[in-house]
Amino acid sequence: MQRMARIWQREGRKIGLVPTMGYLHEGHMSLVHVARKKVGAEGRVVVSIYVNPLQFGPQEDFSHYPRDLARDTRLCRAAGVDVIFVPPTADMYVSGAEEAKAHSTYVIEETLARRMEGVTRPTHFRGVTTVVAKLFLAVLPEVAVFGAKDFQQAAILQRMTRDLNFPVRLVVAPTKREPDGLALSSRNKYLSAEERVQAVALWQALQRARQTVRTAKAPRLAQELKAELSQFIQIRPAARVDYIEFFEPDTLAPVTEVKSGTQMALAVYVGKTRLIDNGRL
Ligand code: PAJ
Repeated sequence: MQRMARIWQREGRKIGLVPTMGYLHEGHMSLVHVARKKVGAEGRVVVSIYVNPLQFGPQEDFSHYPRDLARDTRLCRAAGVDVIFVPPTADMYVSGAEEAKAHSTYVIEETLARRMEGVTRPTHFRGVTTVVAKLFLAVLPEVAVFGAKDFQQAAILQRMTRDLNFPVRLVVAPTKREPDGLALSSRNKYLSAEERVQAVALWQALQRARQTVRTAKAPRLAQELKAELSQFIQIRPAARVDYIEFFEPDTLAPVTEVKSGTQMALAVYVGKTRLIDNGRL
């Protein structure tokens, strides 16, 4: 991959990278279109597909995570992707009986990664930053495109890129949704028909918070609004709120008063499936 990237660079082509874990949907493909716009017709768009074991906790869904490389390949080809980069785990993380020779270097963002997703998934972002750093070094992109669906992830990767001086411009593209508002996600596949109906609660909670902010005469207390929205979500029998947070979009700093421009993020278990969403109020 690196050798190919260097050739492209010598030819004066811009390289755009869209990192994914596959099982692609319209959300992923919208990132591909953004990448193409950024690098131009002469540029090269690379989609990486790698279900990164390092970002899954021991109790999480790594082994069940949906995979369909044949379908992903068709979608990428139709979208004009130049290369699909599918590294085998043996190339990404050297392992083996000899511990002394196994992979032992990680990239850790130590501030933003502790909050929200980081509370429930303490080793998740270490896995994300490590793998994305490795993907940057393999693909040598000028531009990398990420989805606002994973708002905290995008913020952490921005910080990593700045802190480690990666010569990469990060672009964050808007969240694609189903007609009823549910954010597209590979994990939606896990939902039963009944759970699928209840999963729209995340979007409805966001809309409800927006409505509240629009109509409130004074800023609302975050604690109060959290409690109210939790209740609203958990009326649905399959739904259990993991967190609802209100924060500054630029710094991820929590706010005590919710007003126009505040960012809201939430994680909700619907049955056994953990879904996340976020939006600007
Ligand atoms: P994955 O969940 O496959 O998502 C790949 C990219 O697609 C991420 O940038 C994500 O934010 C974006 N995305 C997912 N759903 C979206 C939607 N509905 N609308 C717009 N964009 C969406 O996120 C990961 O993989 C991994 O953590 C990765 C960054 C690849 C590192 O392993």
